[in-house]
Amino acid sequence: MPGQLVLLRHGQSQWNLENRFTGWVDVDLTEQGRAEARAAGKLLAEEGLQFDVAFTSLLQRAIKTLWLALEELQQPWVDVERHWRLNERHYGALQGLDKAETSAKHGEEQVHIWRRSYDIPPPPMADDDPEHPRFDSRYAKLDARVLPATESLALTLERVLPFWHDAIAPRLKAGETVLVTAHGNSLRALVKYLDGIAEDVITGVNIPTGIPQLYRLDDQLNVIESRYLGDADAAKAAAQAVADQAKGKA
Ligand code: DG2
Repeated sequence: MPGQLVLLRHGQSQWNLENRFTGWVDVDLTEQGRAEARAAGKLLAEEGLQFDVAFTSLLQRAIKTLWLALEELQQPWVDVERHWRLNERHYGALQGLDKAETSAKHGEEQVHIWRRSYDIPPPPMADDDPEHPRFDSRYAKLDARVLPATESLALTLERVLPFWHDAIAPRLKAGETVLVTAHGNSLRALVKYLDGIAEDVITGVNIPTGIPQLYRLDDQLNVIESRYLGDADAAKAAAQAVADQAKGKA
């Protein structure tokens, strides 16, 4: 009997609050983000979930969300593995820019393509940009060729999947209950894979901050059922708010 899987996007980050493209920039949670993480832990507790292992990225907004959720759950001992393959999609030269201002400058349609198209990456970050991951010590041991300067959702899925197959799937197949705390787009990539969502449909999928999504899977890890925990209307409204973030300023 395979275990259960929970996907959780981190709580609101400082740049979610400021409406800036974040990607691999390591911004912290806001006070609201910390509250969202604790509320997520409460929902997991109400569901009676006991986790065997948790996976997260190398970015503090996801790591701290996981800590806070596990603390609220009173399961701080759960094994945690952090991995760069769960990092947010690299947003290239857009990182740091205001989403609405970028729409005002380039048009909402272009920004929608950069945010949500399946295989069109945003313009890349310059190779000598001090923000390039190759200058960040946490990635120093990796082959520089795997480090992105921009990523589409397709490229994000390509680098998330090996970690899914090597690290996460075997734990689920062994019957364990698994928590993955990550990001809007690294989770969209996983959701596309798990739910078999078509390339032209994933463009309409938005993942709200801090609301756990529970998956029941069969032996082959096919999805039997998936749902957001808590108030379904609140999850829907929060996902719509994410979709609207790049609406041009009136
Ligand atoms: C957001 C997602 O990532 O942005 O990189 O700006 O989940 O780490 O806050 P997260 C970012 P959108 O693709 O929704 O614009």
